[in-house]
Amino acid sequence: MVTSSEQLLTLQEAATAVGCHYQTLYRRVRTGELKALTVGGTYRIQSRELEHWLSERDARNGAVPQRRTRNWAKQGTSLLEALLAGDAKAVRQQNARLLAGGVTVADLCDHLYGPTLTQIGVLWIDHKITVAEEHRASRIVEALLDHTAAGTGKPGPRIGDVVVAAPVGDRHSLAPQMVAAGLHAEGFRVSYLGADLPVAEIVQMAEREQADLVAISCCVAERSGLSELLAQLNAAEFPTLVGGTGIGKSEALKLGATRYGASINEAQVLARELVRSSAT
Ligand code: B12
Repeated sequence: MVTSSEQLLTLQEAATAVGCHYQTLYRRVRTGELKALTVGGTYRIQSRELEHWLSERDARNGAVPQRRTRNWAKQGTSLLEALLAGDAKAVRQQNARLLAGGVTVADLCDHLYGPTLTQIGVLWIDHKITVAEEHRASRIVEALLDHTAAGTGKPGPRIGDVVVAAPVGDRHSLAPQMVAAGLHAEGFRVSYLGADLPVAEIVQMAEREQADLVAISCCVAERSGLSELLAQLNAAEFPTLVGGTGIGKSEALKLGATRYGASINEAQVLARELVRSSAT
């Protein structure tokens, strides 16, 4: 039985993450040394089982177990190169390797995907890459976030229901998608609506899902959509969490946001707090 819905890796992904041949892991699975699940007739390895096997192997070899500090700048350079080359496979392999090494979805978003995509966007703004190259890179990360969200999430009862969106006038979808992936990984049931959505649609969805919280991303200076959304959500008494590079804390709170967060790690902590306080 799957007791944790962590990332499930194929043998090939796990071998790439560990840096060994596929057959090596296959043999370890066959001898029972490495625990695997069978999904649709193929082996899948939970990232924590892979970590466990790696630390046992290191202990047997006399290696000192280490919690690696990530070199995010180096990871970012590899990601940027792969994204600009349109190499979705390399991006997926890097993602699998980092997740298998115990990196969280929130850290991936805050330290790797967010900054690298902003870099890509800036290259586009500076006319150093085409809009097609920017869109291809964004699409690769969108698909990756979907895949990552499908493979993560905490076991046990869900913490709460959250609707995530960016309001009309803001076409930046990557940031709200990262919020959605981070909250999903934290154990929320997430209705992710994308960007540039009419206010009424977001409010309606919050009502239909009886959301405990609405998380809103804002990447632009335009305020009409956001202020109308906050007004309507406040009138309907939904707690709100606002964040994103387009707005600061004091302005968000002045517009009526319940809380403001600047990262996906903060989104996770604040969303938990908001759901807990609205339940009491
Ligand atoms: C990529 C990009 C685009 C892409 C978006 C692709 C996509 N699918 O999302 C495309 C090409 C579509 C685009 C379009 C436009 N863009 Co643009 N874009 C950017 C860029 C370069 C990066 C934004 C991004 O996705 N970063 C990656 C995300 C994940 O990182 P992040 O935003 O920092 O988010 C992190 C935190 O803020 C936090 N967070 C984010 N949201 C939330 C929410 C909550 C609740 C919490 C807790 C935390 C949180 O967590 C994230 C991870 O750490 C920014 C520059 C910048 N510095 O932001 C401009 C920028 C946002 N764009 C801008 C503009 C002007 C435009 C356009 C008008 C350009 C044009 N001439 O067509 C259009 C349309 C804008 C519109 N109406 O929405 C301006 C906005 C200026 C303004 N003040 O309004 C910026 C700032 C660039 C600039 N300096 O001029 N853009």
